[in-house]
Amino acid sequence: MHIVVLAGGVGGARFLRGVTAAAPGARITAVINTGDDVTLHGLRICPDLDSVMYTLGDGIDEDRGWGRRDETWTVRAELAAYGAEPTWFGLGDRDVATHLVRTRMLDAGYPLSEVTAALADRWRPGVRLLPMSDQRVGTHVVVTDPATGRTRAIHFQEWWIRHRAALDAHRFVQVGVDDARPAPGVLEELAAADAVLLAPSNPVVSIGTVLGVPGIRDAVRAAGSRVVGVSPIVGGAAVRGMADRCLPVVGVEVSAEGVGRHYGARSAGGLLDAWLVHTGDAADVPGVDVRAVPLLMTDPEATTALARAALDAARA
Ligand code: FO1
Repeated sequence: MHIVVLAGGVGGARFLRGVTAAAPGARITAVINTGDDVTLHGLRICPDLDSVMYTLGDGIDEDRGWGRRDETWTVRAELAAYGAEPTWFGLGDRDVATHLVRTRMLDAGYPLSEVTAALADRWRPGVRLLPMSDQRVGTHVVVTDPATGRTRAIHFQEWWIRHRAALDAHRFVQVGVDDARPAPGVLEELAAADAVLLAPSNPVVSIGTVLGVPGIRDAVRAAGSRVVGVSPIVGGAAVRGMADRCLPVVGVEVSAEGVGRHYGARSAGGLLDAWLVHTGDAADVPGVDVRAVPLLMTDPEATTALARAALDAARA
């Protein structure tokens, strides 16, 4: 069986761990959002690729869902001692090695997809780890600066980390997306998939950004397999992260039904054949096979059961 999963960071990484457990013999391709990527202190950082790579490679810090287990923060403290901005970004010492290797390979001219494969060679995630694109796409958030009252665009990471998404966002802009192409292998894997899964990642800045790369949305819609989405909203709230801060920006109701309708029914020009919502959540999504199952990935068993439910929906 060949499974393709579109995913972002923390929630997507956890879901992928469930998919590898639920389908041990399957060939799994993860197409990961790179709109969160940022260059800081001269280092190229790919948060969602790293969350997936560390999670599946068993190096992740489970509580944070990003960065390394047993991390230390000496480099960060030393940078702060120099007053080297930004100090709000959590740069871990072990994590720095990943960024150094990645930055050096990118500077040598290797595309991100090859750099990712090289890093994954150490971590052995058990899936084919693909960035959505080899071209740079940077999610920016248009906010009104409370200090000046002026409108300006800030990088997603600054909005997310420095401001905890507390600044009202007027819109999201994926800088560079129009010139981006799907990374090598993405379209081929989608065409060959027996199941295409949309992980319970942020529908706007993670899944939305992946789908925004020219060609990917159409490839998902044209996939010969069923397309199954997993709601990141449970009981009207985001499980993790701040999807509930992002959905209103694009006019989508913060509910499983709202996100399901946002993705749309494949038979009506949208993406979904099936939509998994949390037990007890109602969701009327016309044209879509809506299934209520436990969505909370509280432990490996629950996560595997969720992935199994998604694969069952793909096989229906
Ligand atoms: N998230 C935070 O809330 N605070 C941080 O200081 C932080 C640092 C960081 C460093 C490397 C990395 O790969 C991820 C990091 N994240 C941090 C998480 C990151 O902002 C989010 O996981 C994604 O961008 C959203 O999916």
